[in-house]
Amino acid sequence: MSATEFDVSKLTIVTDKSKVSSENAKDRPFPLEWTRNIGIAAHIDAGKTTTSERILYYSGTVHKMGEVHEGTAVTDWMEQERERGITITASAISCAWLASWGPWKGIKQRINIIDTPGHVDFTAEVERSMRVLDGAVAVFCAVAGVQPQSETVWRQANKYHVPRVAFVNKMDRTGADFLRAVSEMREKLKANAHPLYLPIGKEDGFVGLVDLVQNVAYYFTESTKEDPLGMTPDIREIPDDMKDDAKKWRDGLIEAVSDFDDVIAEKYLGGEEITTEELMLAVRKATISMKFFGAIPGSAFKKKGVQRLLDCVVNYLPNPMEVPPIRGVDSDGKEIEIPVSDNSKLAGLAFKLWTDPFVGRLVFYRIYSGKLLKGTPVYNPRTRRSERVSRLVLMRAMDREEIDIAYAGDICAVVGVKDVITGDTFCDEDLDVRLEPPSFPEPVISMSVEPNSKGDQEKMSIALQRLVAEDPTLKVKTDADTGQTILSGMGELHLDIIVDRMKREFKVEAAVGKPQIAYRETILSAAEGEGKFIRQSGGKGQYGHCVLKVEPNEKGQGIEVINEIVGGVIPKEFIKPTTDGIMEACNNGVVAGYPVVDVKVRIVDGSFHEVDSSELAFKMAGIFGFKEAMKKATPILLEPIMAVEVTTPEEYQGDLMGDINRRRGTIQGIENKNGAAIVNAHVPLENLFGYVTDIRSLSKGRASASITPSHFEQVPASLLAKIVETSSKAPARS
Ligand SMILES: Nc1nc2c(ncn2[C@@H]2O[C@H](COP(=O)(O)OP(=O)(O)OP(=O)(O)O)[C@@H](O)[C@H]2O)c(=O)[nH]1
Ligand SMILES: [Mg+2]
Repeated sequence: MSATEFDVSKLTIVTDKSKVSSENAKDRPFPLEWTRNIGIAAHIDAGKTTTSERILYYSGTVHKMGEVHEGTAVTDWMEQERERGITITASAISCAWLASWGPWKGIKQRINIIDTPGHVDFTAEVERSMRVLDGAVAVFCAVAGVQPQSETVWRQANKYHVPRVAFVNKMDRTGADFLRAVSEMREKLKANAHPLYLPIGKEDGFVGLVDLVQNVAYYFTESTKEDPLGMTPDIREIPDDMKDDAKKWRDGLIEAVSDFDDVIAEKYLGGEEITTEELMLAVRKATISMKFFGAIPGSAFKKKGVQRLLDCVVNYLPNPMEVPPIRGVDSDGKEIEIPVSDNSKLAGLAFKLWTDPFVGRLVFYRIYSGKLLKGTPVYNPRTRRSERVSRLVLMRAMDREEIDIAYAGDICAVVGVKDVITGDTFCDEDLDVRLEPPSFPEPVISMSVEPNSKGDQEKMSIALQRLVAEDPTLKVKTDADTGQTILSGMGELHLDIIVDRMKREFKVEAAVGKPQIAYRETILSAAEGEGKFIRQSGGKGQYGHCVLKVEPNEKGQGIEVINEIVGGVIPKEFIKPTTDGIMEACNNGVVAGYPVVDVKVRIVDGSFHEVDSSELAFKMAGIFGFKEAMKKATPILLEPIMAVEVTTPEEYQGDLMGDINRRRGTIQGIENKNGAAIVNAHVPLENLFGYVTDIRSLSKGRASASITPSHFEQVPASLLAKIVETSSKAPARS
């Protein structure tokens, strides 16, 4: 077991409030043991928001069910979400659930849920949510199976070690196939997936679920007047024609989890009967160890299976103490472990910022340890300052509930802290720990925005400042040559929504340019460069001088500047300005003026002048030194490559593949399923504008595509000249 895993032998089940752990403060409404923080994540349109909506209804949190397509879902509360019927921003809701069976039957459990967007342009929302959640429900479409974006969110959940259960939704649709979806999870996600329930019937005839753990059948019931929430399930014996299947899959389940539990392993080998309690506990252990993923069929839209999904959340997903050790580093870079406890010092992560028209800046905050009281200060180790929390709220989608205190394991929002960016830690001043922030992908697309009037110019810069603070995948830059404001983001939809929000929330009128590719630059070899900024003719002069060595850095590691100056040839106070100069030079690379990534820079030598040296002179030396070194280090241009998955009737397969080739794409794989071909390819983003429309006309409207960012690749030499020529950002050519 690696140290990044939770030791499942420590799992305990507490069913008596007087026996909850000493980590709990006495006055908390729900003990840590009875709390679950989960995310709902999946491919676009899989039914995450509909599932969340049903959860709110069945848990008695709302009394009328909303629908995404009617613009009435609670978690899709932004105007843009309601108009477009898609989720854009992750939103938090909270409910309580009484499991219908299992050790916690009859004990209310607090479930905090974050509904995330499926569209790839908003992947940052999934990233930050996964970072702070303890468990997740991965939703799949029973017809489409594992779609490309479900693979991406699955990887995101793996990265942050988030155990999950799979909800195979849309079982009511024609062509639904639960077991096929489970086997796709095994093939495409390499997940050890097993059914926890089997569907009884499908499509219109989907009437119930066989529970493989309890060995019983649940039949769906309509809500009645006496029992509007369907809390009394209709439980019967497994239908005769499914008994064999149920036995086969239950045996498979037992075998799958026997590795995680000695009792089961022994009984299984000895051919002994295994009880519901034993099997439930083993499934819980297996799930929390992340080596097993249970699947549940259902139909959120038709209100089928959601209550059983909630039972699974309670029975199988971890509480906030059952997660891998939470670690951070102190100001000396030493690793420290944070106990999950109300009674320890405060430590938590600010994972999302949001500007609310009524309360101003809200900071979404996950507390790992300690308690946070309204009116008290929190310390931010990045700024080394404390700020007072003026208000504390629990978020309920767009509504807020004012609270006086939040506990370890809670997800709340803090008002009053001004100097904060996504990923900051707030802690007690004497703890001084920085927790690992979520990481975000690089923008792939850019466009210019031009305010309509001078008044709009001012409003626009305020708006963009706020939006950039909220959204780590949005970057804003002023083009040095044209003076234009350039927005970079994750896709056309992303930037579209940003411009729309500027209009509606900040009343900014602006014209937008055509989307452009957000190229990057990097180097392929190591080289040395010297930067001198020396002006010494009369009066006080300028003197800055440095020697830099550059080399390629690991992918994704960004720019790393290392100070290797010995003997004070550059005095300490001029190292920072030199570094600032290097960082500034990285904004505009030497190939075509695009941002530079993944370069390691060492400051190795230099000199100074007692009188003439200044911060400015060293900053300039840093800029010149870096540019010179980069020019010699085989600089290249990188372009974003997208993973494209096209689903098409087989008759168009040939045409579509030819089209992909013409777009400089490379085919990665072809799969044929029920008369449809699924073509996977890597295609440069440059050649994908308008792609979805093009393939529709190519296939008489029958092909569809899903496009997700994959990686950056070197631009072929044959195209380089053209890009450099048309780049307004290209360095001056002499
Ligand atoms: N037939 C059927 N349709 C469903 C089901 N669940 C959701 N839908 C429909 O599928 C569409 C998308 O549902 P959403 O709940 O918005 O999906 P989502 O995963 O939240 O989508 P994004 O947040 O935009 O990624 C809506 O029109 C739903 O009514 C289901 O179980 N069966
Ligand atoms: Mg949604």
